[in-house]
Amino acid sequence: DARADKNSLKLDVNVFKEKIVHHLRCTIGTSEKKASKLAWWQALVATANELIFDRLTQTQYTHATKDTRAVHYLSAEFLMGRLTVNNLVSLEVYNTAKSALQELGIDINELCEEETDMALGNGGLGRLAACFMDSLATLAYPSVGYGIHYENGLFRQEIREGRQIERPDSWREYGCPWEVCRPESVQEVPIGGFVETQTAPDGSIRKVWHPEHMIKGVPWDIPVVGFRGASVTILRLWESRPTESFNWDVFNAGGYVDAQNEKAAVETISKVLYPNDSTEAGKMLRLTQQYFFSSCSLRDILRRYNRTHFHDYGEFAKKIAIQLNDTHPVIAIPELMRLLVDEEGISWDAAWEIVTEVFSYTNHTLLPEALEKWPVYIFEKLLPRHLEIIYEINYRFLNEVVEAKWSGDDEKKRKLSIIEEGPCKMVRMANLAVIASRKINGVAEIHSKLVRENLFPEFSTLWPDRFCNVTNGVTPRRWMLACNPGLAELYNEIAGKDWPLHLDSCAALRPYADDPQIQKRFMDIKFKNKVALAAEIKKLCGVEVDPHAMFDVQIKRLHEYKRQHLNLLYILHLYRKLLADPAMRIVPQVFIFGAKAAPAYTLAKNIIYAINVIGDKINNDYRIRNQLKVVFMPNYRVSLAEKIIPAADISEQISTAGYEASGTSNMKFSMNGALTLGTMDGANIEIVAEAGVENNFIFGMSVKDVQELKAKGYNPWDFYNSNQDLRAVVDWLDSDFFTEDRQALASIKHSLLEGGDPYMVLADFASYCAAHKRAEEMYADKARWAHAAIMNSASMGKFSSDRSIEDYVHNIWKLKNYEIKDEI
Ligand code: 26M
Repeated sequence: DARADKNSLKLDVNVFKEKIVHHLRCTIGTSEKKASKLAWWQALVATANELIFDRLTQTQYTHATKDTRAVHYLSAEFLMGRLTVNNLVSLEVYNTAKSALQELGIDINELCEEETDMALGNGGLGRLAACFMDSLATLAYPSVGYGIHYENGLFRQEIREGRQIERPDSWREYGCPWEVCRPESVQEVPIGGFVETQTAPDGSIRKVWHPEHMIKGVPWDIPVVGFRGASVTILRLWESRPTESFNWDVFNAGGYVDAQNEKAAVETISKVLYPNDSTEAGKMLRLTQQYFFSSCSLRDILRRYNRTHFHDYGEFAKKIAIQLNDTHPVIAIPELMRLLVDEEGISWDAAWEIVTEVFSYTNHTLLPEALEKWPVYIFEKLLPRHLEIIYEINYRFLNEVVEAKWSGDDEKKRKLSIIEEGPCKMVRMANLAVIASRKINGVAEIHSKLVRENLFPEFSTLWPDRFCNVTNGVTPRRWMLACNPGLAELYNEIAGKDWPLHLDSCAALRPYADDPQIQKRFMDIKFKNKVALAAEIKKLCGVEVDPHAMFDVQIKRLHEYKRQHLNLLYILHLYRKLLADPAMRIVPQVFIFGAKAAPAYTLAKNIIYAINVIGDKINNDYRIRNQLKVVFMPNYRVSLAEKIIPAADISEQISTAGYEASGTSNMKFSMNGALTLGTMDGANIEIVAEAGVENNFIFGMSVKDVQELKAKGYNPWDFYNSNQDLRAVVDWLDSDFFTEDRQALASIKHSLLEGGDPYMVLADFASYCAAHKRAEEMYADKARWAHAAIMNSASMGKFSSDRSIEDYVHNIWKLKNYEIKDEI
């Protein structure tokens, strides 16, 4: 197996076997005879943890004794998925564990399936944070990830009669063996209440916040193991609990039961992850979550700093970098001001200098409805002191900075103000982030350009040097080595065993792109992965698919801008042609979807329903002789992606140009030898620049085309009326051919015509069809296809998250890394 071990950990199979059995008996409290699979898995984790915690201690000792500068990655989401295979691979004991378990009569793959995904994120943004943790640990940069210990991660999706049903995801119902509670680092966070203005005898004024409640933050640490044990860093997640002092008054008044109710209210804060990945709901609880974890994290950072610096903040900005993953943790900016000014007694100017040195902000979206704004009245209720601080920051910014540049220009001030005026005054979190951050970055070249030019044009005139780009990346440890062992073995032979650390070295495969033997080897690996996925599809969807067919995959959150319905229109187009000409032969194709819709996003849910009912009809239509299959795989998540991606032939990346900030699955697919069918959007542009446009299928309008069409006035009816094929499939949605619930499908047609087709699906339809046809033709030419697949896989060096992290380190964080030796 390519996930090969080195002997450095000195664990041979017999030792490993003894340890698993020892933990089974002494840690889990069962025996070989009666242990369940879950118990065996827990024993396996306990064995791994012996190595992990030792390495963690070594890492922390090195960092503490060297008083290192560190980055603190604040993110409301970390989509970690499963940890077992990755941790065993990183510790170089995967094969040892596999053999040990085999001798005990147990299949390691089955055990690993026992683990519930840690789904503490919605999608791209959360998974990016998880890949970054992997790279930070692997590159041994001093770092901590801070987030929320949600009791329930992203909902589990069930499909009933074609429709999405949301179920709670209680990922740690029976305990998670990777996490450790750290009671010694508990924090207390105030909230609510009012601000009192005190005037001292000398006339100076002081603001005193009298909060209504205190919330306890309990930290849970999840170790993150760097590849080959380079270092072990931590992900620290905060759980909310009531404080002991919380409800004394109610309690003393004899309200024992009422006091329990108040406790429940506080526990609600970390109960559930909001399943939104774009529109901001403006919910009070969401802001409470953001403030709660940001404040706990800052207090934790200050506590650790003061252990060695004793409240002398002169070195703070030298030792601390804080990265804000989108605007979700931006409340940390006024919170740090408050902690420094109100609680540590530092002057405003000194505190502002510190704040503007430590924070940087990453933007992940241009969608206007996704930019976070909070009503001022919510702030007044929850965070009255923070609101005052925000007003002060804003006042100084408008009257010093904006006034100096655009004297007397009230329009500029209105636009740049942190406060949006209007019937409901709002706090604009993105403006606050830009004003306080040292660096602001987008996540792909084109996205960063649009952040500068379209989102923050005035800010980038004001501070051109603050804006930069860091193109996203993904960890090749999880997304190649662990999930595609066949391909990993090929790279071990061609590129040497260090390719997971130096992904550029995979380019060693490129000279063999036309070598028939290597082509066969590469496509055999792909075929085996397709056979395995076909079995999974049979199990989950009850649909039989042929692994020789072209596997065309679109897996991502369901969103109009991602245009799953463009893909669906093409499927209808193919189906219609097949029905019209029963003798027609096409390249057999399986269209595979996976997607969760935000629970309140009706149109997205209707698209899921449409995929399911149309798929059902097609899959059971004998007339098309199995040339076309459509499957919707339920409950798309990290562990399912790990099975789907290595088996894909086509990667659908078909967002309207200008809307997908980067995309990251596009990188994972390419690494695993899928060809991209995509628009010139996000990181697709950089991916095809590396892999060759001729080895992918680019179609549709560019960002410029989209802007021009919008400017001249887009009318979807023009396309509908002038393209017979398009009109036929759009009309098909408003019929009773597929389902009784005609309304659900008709709503898609409605949005594309009367709704104005906001993401220009109809404008790109013809071009999409042509590109798909090119893909089908190339698929029929096995050698040409193998060439393109190899060129894609071997050209993804740039998209390792190690490269992204090095970019952050050199351009933003300015960290040094340290070799971790066994010192204590
Ligand atoms: C906001 C408010 C309330 C509740 C939830 C949210 C929210 C949560 C997640 C909003 C957006 C969220 O994620 C956005 C996201 O995942 N963006 C994606 O980020 C990836 C990593 O940079 C990019 O590759 C994708 O293009 C981008 O869509």
